[in-house]
Amino acid sequence: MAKTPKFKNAKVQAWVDQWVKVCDPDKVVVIKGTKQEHTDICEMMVKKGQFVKLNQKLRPGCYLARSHESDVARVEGRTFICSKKEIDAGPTNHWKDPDVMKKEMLKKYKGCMKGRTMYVIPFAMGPIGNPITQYGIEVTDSPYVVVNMNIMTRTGDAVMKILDKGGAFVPCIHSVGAPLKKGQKDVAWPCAKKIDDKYITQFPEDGEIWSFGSGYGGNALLGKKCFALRIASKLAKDQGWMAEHMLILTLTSPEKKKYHVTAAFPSACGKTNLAMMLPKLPGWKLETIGDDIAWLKPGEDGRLYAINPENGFFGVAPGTSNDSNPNALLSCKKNTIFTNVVLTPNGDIWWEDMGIDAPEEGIDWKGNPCYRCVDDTKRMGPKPGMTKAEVKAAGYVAAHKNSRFTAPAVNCPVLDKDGFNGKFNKKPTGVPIDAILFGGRRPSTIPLVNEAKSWTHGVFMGSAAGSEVTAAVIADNIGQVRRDPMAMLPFFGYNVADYFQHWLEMERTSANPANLPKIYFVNWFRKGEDGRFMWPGFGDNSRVLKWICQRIDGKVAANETAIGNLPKFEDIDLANNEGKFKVVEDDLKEILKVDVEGWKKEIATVGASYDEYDAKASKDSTAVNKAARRVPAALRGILAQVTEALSK
Ligand code: OXD
Ligand code: MN
Repeated sequence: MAKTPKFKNAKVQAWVDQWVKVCDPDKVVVIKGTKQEHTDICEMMVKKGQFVKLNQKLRPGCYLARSHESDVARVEGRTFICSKKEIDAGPTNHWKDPDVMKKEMLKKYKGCMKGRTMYVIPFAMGPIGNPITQYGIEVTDSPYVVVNMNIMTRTGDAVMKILDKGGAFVPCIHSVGAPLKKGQKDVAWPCAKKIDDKYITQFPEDGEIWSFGSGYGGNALLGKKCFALRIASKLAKDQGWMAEHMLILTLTSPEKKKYHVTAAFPSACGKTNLAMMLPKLPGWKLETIGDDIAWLKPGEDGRLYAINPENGFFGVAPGTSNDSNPNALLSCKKNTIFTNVVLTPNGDIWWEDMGIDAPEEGIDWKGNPCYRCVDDTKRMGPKPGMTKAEVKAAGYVAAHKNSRFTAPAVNCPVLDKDGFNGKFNKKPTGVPIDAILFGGRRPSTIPLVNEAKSWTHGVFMGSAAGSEVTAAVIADNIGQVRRDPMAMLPFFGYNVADYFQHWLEMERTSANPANLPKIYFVNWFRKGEDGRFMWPGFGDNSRVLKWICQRIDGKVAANETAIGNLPKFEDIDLANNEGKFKVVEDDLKEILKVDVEGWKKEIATVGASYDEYDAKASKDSTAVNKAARRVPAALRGILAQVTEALSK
């Protein structure tokens, strides 16, 4: 058996000892978190054919990985919340009894690291030493996970020092589930090929994360979705704070007043784009604190203070361009890992809708040759001489739709360094949040921006969030609207209805509810009947953010409607309405209106989603068992109020 390293923290020792015994790796390496160690692991992977080293002049410190075709996204169907009682996992999660699940998974883990190295990664979610930060230990047999965790979290000795002093941590175990026989050559992307052999399992009551069989993204980088959202949301409920699927940004007005905003949008709905946006409005400055996850804690003044627990961006590559997000492109100029994008002949990368010409030929995400289309320089096909239409008909993409860049946050040219380091006015409090935005891709009905009339109304808005399904999850219903309350559907660590209640509790228990952030619902994705977007999005979204800041400051009145407070057309600043994308005034007027008939249908489906949560809670799929109702009455109250107001 491999020699187990010695740790000062007895719990770390026990966690590692346990898994060395079960998984039987060839050796065990504790990650120190140095630059040299990171480079050495990347270079080892290049030698083994698991990484391609990119042109170091064009992309210093950058590498490309290609995953197995069965391992390209989160696997929601194989993600489990194993609380003791099924009802505590709630109707939106897959559940299994924790003892049964542990038994089942232990069989999988038995000998699963034979022929491999076990890495022990001490990591921090948040700036090391910040009072909001939490710590973890991920044991993994994937060097890909190690180098991605190095970017996405703060890893190594600095964390271990805190654990050495007895610091608490979330224990995580991960294996790709592909042991090697003696002398067996490794493959480029080891993983369990069958979907049923993959497990992404959270034990919220033990605070443990067990992952098996996948090496991709949130399935394997356990600090991200598993810890910072699923486990942390349960911790947050128990301790009176919030773990949310939200970007955090800092906005500075021409008068130099700073505002901090969080926004919860479902996966692949533009959180990274908004987090790094270049405001089109003159004089406004936007800086990034985080693009995916926010932890918010109430302060003594009743404000919510936020940190970004992550250290990097795990961004969706296709669609990231100089038009949509130049700062994201700049963020992946160096020290970045690309997964499942196209390799160009000069050792660079390319993806669909990158906004630049495709190379004449390249290597696609599956490792096969690909060629520029004859009639479109911005598309590639699997054979030479193909047209864009032929490629589309073949359903081919050269970069996978969920291909990613893993880029260090410090690369971002507009990073708010203080906020990112958890500081506000030099104090490690996190930043005070002025506004919370919810949103999603909603082609119809939902207006450009809608202000909640109260905290409870805002919670209602969040509970009603939904979006078109995107490629960030494996799903066969791409394009349809799915309800995604607070953009947390795949990430709740407990019962969705209790989560709504927890949001309501944040007001009830607040030291000063008047200081809670104002809540808004935004929709950048309205389409006309002809299918065109009615709002340009991207930098033009600064017009909406300005209106929100003005509302916070009480500077503008709003149209008070049945569904919430909407801007008056003249209060959306249209300065600098120039360039490739422009606001069309008639479209703007349209998306500031209440579509009463559309909203009646919308509200009915929100009510149906509540009924479904309650029906599932009572284990009765045909009728709502009133006794088992778990969705808070206050939210049903808002539902009734909006329904009534719409019928007037
Ligand atoms: C992500 C996601 O990768 O939400 O951030 O799926
Ligand atoms: Mn996300």
